[in-house]
Parts: sequence; C-alpha cells; structure tokens
Amino acid sequence: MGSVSPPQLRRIPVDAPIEVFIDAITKDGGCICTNYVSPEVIAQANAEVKPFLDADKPWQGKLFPPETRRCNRLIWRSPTCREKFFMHPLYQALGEHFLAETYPTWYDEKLHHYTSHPLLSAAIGIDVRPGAEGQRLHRDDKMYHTWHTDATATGWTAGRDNGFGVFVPGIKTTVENGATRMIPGSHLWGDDRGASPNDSNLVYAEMEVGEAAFMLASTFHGGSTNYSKSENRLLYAMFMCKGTLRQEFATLIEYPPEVVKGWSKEVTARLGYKISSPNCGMVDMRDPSFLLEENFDPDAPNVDVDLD
Ligand SMILES: O=C(O)CCC(=O)C(=O)O
Ligand SMILES: [Fe+2]
Repeated sequence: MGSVSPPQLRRIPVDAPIEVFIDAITKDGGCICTNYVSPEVIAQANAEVKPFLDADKPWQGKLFPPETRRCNRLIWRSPTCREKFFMHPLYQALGEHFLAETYPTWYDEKLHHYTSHPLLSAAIGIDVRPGAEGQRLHRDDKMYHTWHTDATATGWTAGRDNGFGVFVPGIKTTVENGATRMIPGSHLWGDDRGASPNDSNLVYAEMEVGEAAFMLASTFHGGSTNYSKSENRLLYAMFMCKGTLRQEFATLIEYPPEVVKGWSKEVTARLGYKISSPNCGMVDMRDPSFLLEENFDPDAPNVDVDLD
C-alpha cells in the first residue's frame, strides 16, 4: 500500500504543468510558486505602493494591529500589481479552474448551459511593521458565509470554494518578520472545528522575493507577528471569488453616490451602501455609507469592520 503524505505547502516552479499546481492546491489548499515574477518586477510594485503606505493618514495605525499599514485600491494604484501579479496567466488559469462554474437551466424543454467566470474580490497591500501582533487564524471566505462540510476523508470537490487568492511578498518573508502562517489540509475541515496556532501541520509560508503563494479561501491562515527590528513585511494579497457572488443588477453602478445621496439609509443599505457582516462590500476598508455623507472625510479611521 502506498503511503499518504501529510498535508504540506509544496514549492512548484512557475513553468511546471498546471496540473501539478491543481493537484497540490486540491490536496493541500495552497502551494508556493517559485519564480512567479522577477525581483525587478517586485521592486517596481514596491515603488508604486510605498508612497501610499508611508503617507501619514490618520486611519493608518487605527486598525488592528496598529503597526500595520495598508494600501487599498491596489489594482488602481499599482499597475504592476494589476498586470503582473493579478493578471499573471497562471493565477488567472488556476482561478478559472477553481472558481468558474457551468450551470444548466431549462427554457421550456430545452436545456441551456451558462458559465460564470471569477471576479476580483479583494486586493490590498499589507505592510506588517516591526512589533505588529499576528492575526488569529481564519478563513478568507467568511464574508460569503461559506459553509464547509468535513471532506478530510473524501477530498476536495469542484465548486466547494468561493474564493482563490495569490499572495506576493514585497520582501523576503521569514518566521521572524511575519510570514503568513497556513494550515495545509484545513480547506477540507468542516465547520465543527476551529484552528489552533499550535496545530502540528501549521507552516510559515516563507518566500523569496519573486515567489508567490496560492491559497483557497477556505484554508485557515493568518498574518504573523513581526518580531524583527527593522523589516517591514509587505505582502500583496489578491483574491478572486465566484462570478455569481454579486447582484443581478449592478446597483452601485446603476445608482452611484451622487444620485442616491439624500435617499433614506434603508434604501441605500439595500442598494449596497452598507457592509454585509462580516466585512463584505467595503470601500477603503470602511462601510461604504461614508460616501453618502456631506463633506465626508476620505481618510477617516474605520471603526465599523473587524479586520483581523
Ligand atoms: O498579512 C498576512 O500575512 C495575511 C493577511 C490576511 O490573511 C488577511 O488580512 O485576511
Ligand atoms: Fe486572511
């Protein structure tokens, strides 16, 4: 009888056949891709994003943990993150594999099939500075109220996950400077259990500059404490979700802020100018209702969402 290897975070070269990545992510919930991009491309992204992290905005430092700085609207602010990290052909192909869905429905007696493709769900630069405390281990699909049945005995099945992410570090990440912790195999756990920071399968996704980690949104993980004296652990995090996870009519575009300002809170909440708890539908990590306030402060700290 062949031995079954324990869950792990495999390191796979970017030019390996896509099936190798699919196999690792299906079994372990994630993997590391070596040579995802060149170090020069990382330097370019860092230069684009640094001004936003360094700008002394009052809300930087108000969120948990206070030493961590964030760059919101990453896809806009960094063309390199957009074109080289997010639109990387491998990440896009894997996103299609794990998230695209084809669905049958009848019109009279004729069966039709429709395919929905993934959407960008989140993109942010997270700069965990020295002294920042680690996050609690969590699943990044909680905002979609995703249910998980225990599949540890049966394995991953198509459609199970609502999200799929890529983490690209801006510097070499280490246990000391706060590399993301992950629990390979935890994407198969049911909702009857949480994750212990002492889990024997927990690993730190230590990465060289130019590497990237792929992760299903159901995999337990968390940012870690930065024990270093002077290293800012910058990470670019991008997630796609299933294309069906949106409204039928794109109400935030059909009814933009300048049109609905002055409408009742009850109506605008139904249009989407209010987060769905936890943390779904944010703008700059804030409840989007601030966009409807007279003379709103674009830099006000957010107290509405749980960011851990
Ligand atoms: O900073 C990290 O390493 C991970 C961040 C994360 O998981 C999150 O903010 O949801
Ligand atoms: Fe997370």
